[in-house]
Amino acid sequence: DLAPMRRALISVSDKGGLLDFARALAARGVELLSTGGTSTMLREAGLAVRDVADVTGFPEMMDGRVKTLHPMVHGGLLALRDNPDHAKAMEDHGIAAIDLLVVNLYPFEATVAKGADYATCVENIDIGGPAMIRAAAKNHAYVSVVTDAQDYAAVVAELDANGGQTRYAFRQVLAQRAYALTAAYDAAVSGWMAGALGETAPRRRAFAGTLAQTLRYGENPHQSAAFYTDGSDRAGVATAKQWQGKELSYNNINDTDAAFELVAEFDPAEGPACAIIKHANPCGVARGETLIDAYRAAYDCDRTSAFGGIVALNRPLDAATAEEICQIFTEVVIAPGADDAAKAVFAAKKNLRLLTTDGLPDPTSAGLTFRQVAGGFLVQDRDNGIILPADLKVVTKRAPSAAEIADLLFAWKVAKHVKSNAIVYVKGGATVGIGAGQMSRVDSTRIAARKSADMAEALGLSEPTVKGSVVASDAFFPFPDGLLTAAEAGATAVIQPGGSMRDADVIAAADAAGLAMVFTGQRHFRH
Ligand code: 93A
Repeated sequence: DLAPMRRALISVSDKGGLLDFARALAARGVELLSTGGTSTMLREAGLAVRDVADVTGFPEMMDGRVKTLHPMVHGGLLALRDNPDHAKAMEDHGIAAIDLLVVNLYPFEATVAKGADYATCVENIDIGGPAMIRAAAKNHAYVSVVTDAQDYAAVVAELDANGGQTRYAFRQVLAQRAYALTAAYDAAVSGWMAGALGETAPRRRAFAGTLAQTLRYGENPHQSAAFYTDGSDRAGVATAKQWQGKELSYNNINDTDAAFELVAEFDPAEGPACAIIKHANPCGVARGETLIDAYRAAYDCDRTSAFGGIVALNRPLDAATAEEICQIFTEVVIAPGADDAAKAVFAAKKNLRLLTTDGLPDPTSAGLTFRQVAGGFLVQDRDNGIILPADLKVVTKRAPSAAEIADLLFAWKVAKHVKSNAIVYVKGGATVGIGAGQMSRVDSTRIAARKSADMAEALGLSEPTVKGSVVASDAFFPFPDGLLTAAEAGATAVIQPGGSMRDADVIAAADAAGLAMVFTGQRHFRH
């Protein structure tokens, strides 16, 4: 069970934390072997190091492509110490056992992220490192493999707790982490190559992630859960800084993501915007002259549902808006920044989580989304479709007014983020009724109108806010009934993809009701 640690091979690209670790190993009598840059660094720090080139009898060659790929290294990592044949092979060839491997890899993903050219990316595919990591991990019966500077201290503690040896269970954990690293590394390489080839559906796909957080539970308390990051630097919940409040839950992360991706549809240069999310659906989205105006208008869409919601803003949070948000219970606020005064306002609200990011995610950027089904994954491009005014096709006798067009485009952006069947009523740059997730489009249309009427009553308004609004539908109206329901509720203009077999009937019904209608030619299902 216990394995001694006499020799270590250290070969790392990221040299952070290494010196202290190497010193601790040397102080415990561990002999150090190392490769070019790593050994130079250790030697300069005054440590006794042997070069791998000295052990293999071969110089590092071909720009470092071949430095550790040698039987003197791999034999030392892979030999079964208790196997007489292996022991004889070691003796015959003068191979010394390597008990600890410390490797982190050429920074392939960081090189890609920097926008390096193809050849530079290829050169940053580490071959010798993963080969050694996999060898050492396979031989975890004897060998410890450390692939993460976060584990340096644990190795030293392990040695000290076990008289300079390591336990099998400890080595096993390190081996599991090691294989996850090499798997993720090759997944990144293969994913990058698929991108370079322009392939969305390569014959094989590899998925990998890094644990960011073990969650208290999943969607429900009896489900265990964890949050993994994929290494992308997209602004959002995975890369945000949390300033206060307890840890985010599974549902919080899901909802915060939905909120931020939605609010990012609204260019901050065109004015402040706010989205309030409940159960991954918006219950209010608005633009405003100021951030606080946007928040208030979003809140007024559905005050009941906004309680305990997630608020996303497209501009840095200010103190006035923070004060206003504090008027009701809110779970999470996410924004591309927050000033000190705003942070001070929230500091008094211990349960409120404030997340800030560096900017907004680009709604038009490419990317993939995944969904798990029994026996597999569904993979698709993220829905980065954008409709510009020039894309709209007016299909009714009446063309929408400029104000209606602005609201139609606003409603369309929101509808993209509402679970289908999605119906979104908008007036003056604010949602006034949202119908989500119904199996029938007519029901979504009715529910949105009824919620709007309820809200108008609660606000003491003389007529439903949906009167004089415009309406967006994420997919075509298959029959005139849904459209007529919206018209009866008071909508004056409609935006929808078009493309139904009965488009002619739907257009005739719109004309008869005096509606203006535009087709986008693009659908935004979100199931
Ligand atoms: O070019 S490699 O694929 N060929 C090798 O034989 C090899 N051995 C170790 N890259 C190789 N390494 C990598 O070199 C390690 O994984 C580590 O990331 C890096 C350390 O190089 P240096 O010690 O010269 O800074």
